[in-house]
Amino acid sequence: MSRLSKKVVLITGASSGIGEACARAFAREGASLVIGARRLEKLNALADTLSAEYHVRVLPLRLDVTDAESCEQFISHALEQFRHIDVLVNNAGLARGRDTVANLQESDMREMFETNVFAVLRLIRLALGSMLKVDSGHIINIGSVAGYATYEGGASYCATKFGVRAISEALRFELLGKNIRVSSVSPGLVETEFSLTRFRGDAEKAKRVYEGYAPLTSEDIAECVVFVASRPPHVDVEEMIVRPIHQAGFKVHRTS
Ligand code: NDP
Ligand code: 8X3
Repeated sequence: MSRLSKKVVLITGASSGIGEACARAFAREGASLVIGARRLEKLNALADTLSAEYHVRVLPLRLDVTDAESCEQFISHALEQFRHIDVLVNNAGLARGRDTVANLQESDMREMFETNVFAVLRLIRLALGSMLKVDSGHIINIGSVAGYATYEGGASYCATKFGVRAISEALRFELLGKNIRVSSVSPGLVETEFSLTRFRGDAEKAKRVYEGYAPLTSEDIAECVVFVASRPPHVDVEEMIVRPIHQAGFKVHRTS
């Protein structure tokens, strides 16, 4: 039987990309899921599919991670239904634009920090309340290679992902001696709606990011997240950095 069978797994940003693939991958392992995002219709459809296919409990909840009350409700509904949280996957995140610092828009900076940093801190704080009570749990943050190095036009987004790495590192110290694990999975280029969001719906520009090489898929990252979550309780995969074979740093080798 899978180590994840009947474990209660919360996933933010499960309406597309990596979060959606994580939901599928955890459901395949028999986990019970609480999935959140703003597009509730997508979550409802995913929940129906997963519960029919894998016979697992899936609770879809509308969640705006930038809204403190919405985060509180997400965690409290999860606890009402399942009583505890085994795994929190902090996946919801975005980039807005690739503007240089000289051209940064205030609203873009704010949205990225609200979504990628403040929300991660808030959700961890909320989930830790219940994890500390039972001295058990696992927080998995989706970082990025943008949390290790920077590029022109990436100052804001990279700063948020450096921030996610700092949060994970500090938490490991704070939780030392507890049975609560903290892990980061940090991908390189993954073909999802990420670039469409970054380039404000410009589909051509978004498509070009993934042309001429094989980018990672959401499923590749979901496999890593499930691997991390399914180690024995005394094993904490602290950091996993995953790039497409033809990406080094932010440089991509394209054959067309
Ligand atoms: P997608 O755009 O496909 O998915 C992003 C998810 O985040 C969506 O489900 C979206 O749901 C959710 N989200 C965004 N804002 C909010 C919000 N305010 N409240 C709740 N949910 C929100 O991109 P990815 O799957 O690629 O991104 C997932 C994570 O992976 C992000 O943290 C990203 O930074 C990271 N990452 C992505 C890489 C890539 O190349 N794609 C590489 C490295 C890291 P909705 O809009 O319905 O709310
Ligand atoms: C997303 C990867 O290279 O677009 O985190 O910053 S990148």
